[in-house]
Amino acid sequence: MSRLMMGLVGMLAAPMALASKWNMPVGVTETSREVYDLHMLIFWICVVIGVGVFGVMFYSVFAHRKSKGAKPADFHESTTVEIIWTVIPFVILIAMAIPAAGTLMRMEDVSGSEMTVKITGYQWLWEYEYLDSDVHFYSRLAPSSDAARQLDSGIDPATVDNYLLEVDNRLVLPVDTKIRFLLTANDVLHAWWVPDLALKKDAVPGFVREIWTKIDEPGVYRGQCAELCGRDHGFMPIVVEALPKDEYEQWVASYGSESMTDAVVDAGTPAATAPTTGPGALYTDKESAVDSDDSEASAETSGETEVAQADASSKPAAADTASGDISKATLMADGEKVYAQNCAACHQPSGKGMEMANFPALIGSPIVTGDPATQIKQVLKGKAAMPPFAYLTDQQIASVVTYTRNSWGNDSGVVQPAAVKAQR
Ligand code: HEC
Ligand SMILES: [Cu+2]
Repeated sequence: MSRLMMGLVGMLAAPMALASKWNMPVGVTETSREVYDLHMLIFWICVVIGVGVFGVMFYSVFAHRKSKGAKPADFHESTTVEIIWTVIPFVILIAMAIPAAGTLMRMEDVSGSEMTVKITGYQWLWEYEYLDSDVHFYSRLAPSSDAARQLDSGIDPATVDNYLLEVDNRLVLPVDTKIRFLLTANDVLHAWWVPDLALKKDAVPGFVREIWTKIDEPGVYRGQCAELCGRDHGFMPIVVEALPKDEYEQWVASYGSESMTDAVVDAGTPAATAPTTGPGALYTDKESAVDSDDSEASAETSGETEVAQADASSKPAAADTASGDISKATLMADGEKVYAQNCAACHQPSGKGMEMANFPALIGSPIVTGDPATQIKQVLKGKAAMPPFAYLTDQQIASVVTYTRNSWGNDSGVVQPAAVKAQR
């Protein structure tokens, strides 16, 4: 029997000793290495117990089988045996809990953090706010993956680099810096998970939770929203780009000057150096909507962004720079996309709603055909089971409201972004 055990252990040891693609990653932080070591320690404890218990069991069944004339013993209640099989597992559990508790406590200890990033989960994107600087952007599935994932897109996902694991704006972070994350969500549960950093925590609406990391090596580390229940959690990946400190400082400096003021983005620049948070992006910065006090200037800016960006298809068309008003055709075209992404799950692409689930039809709805202010308020603030959509930009809300007011036989006029802005 001992030869059998040796054989089994030997067979497993060689491949498992390496961090193979079947195993969890060793990662690039002290915590991730600790977590990996704990995982391996406990894995081997389980292997030894498993082999021991099943070994004895199979050996007993085989060696003392009835056909060999074995006679079952008929003893009852052995206090000694019961004490042994209580004490041994207890000791094993304590032996596993001691190192695990130490690691858990270190994972919870955010003291001495040098910077803080607030992470907010939305359906279906992440928002990153660097609380020590002006950097603030949304990060969502890269257009290349998004296009390929559409039904009948005709694009083979195998041809898309990092399919479903690429974003438009990466979370750029410095190495060798203790970074605290404040984690929350704005609608439903999400879960921020980056295996190489050994970070995984639920983002819970109404709660702010803390996690931290200190990355040792520059590089790109990919993760995903690990929340299970919900339509599109699988389509809101996370990409962390760790830069050497000086490059990170440069990135922060260039972020302020390029994207916040000019919003001119070179289409060829990798996401890390070009945070595309200009008004051209589909999910734009809240601030850029709020900031646009002189709408003339911001309309011009978004016009430039539009020209500069490669992927115009997934973004709303630019404002009409001459008047500040956006044409009905543009609003309708953008609105259709915003509706498909945000509203159709409940109100259905047909606008007929879902009677069974109490999602009202928008066709002929008194709210859709009535005073636009009521409808804008409902989209901004939500109502009962309908979530608030205030994180959409003025233009996106104006587009989707215009779209619902002029589709499926509705004919109730155009709403401009200014009207939405006025109601914020
Ligand atoms: C999670 C499901 C859900 C989503 C997503 C959703 N809605 Fe709703 N919507 C509802 C529910 C539920 C109501 C009824 C609220 C009430 O009056 O109690 C409603 C009501 C409405 C109404 C009023 C209809 C009426 O006659 O009462 C409008 C207009 C509307 N939604 C527009 C939108 C738009 C535009 C979007 C996308 C930006 C959207 N909704 C996304 C669930 C949803
Ligand atoms: Cu999610």
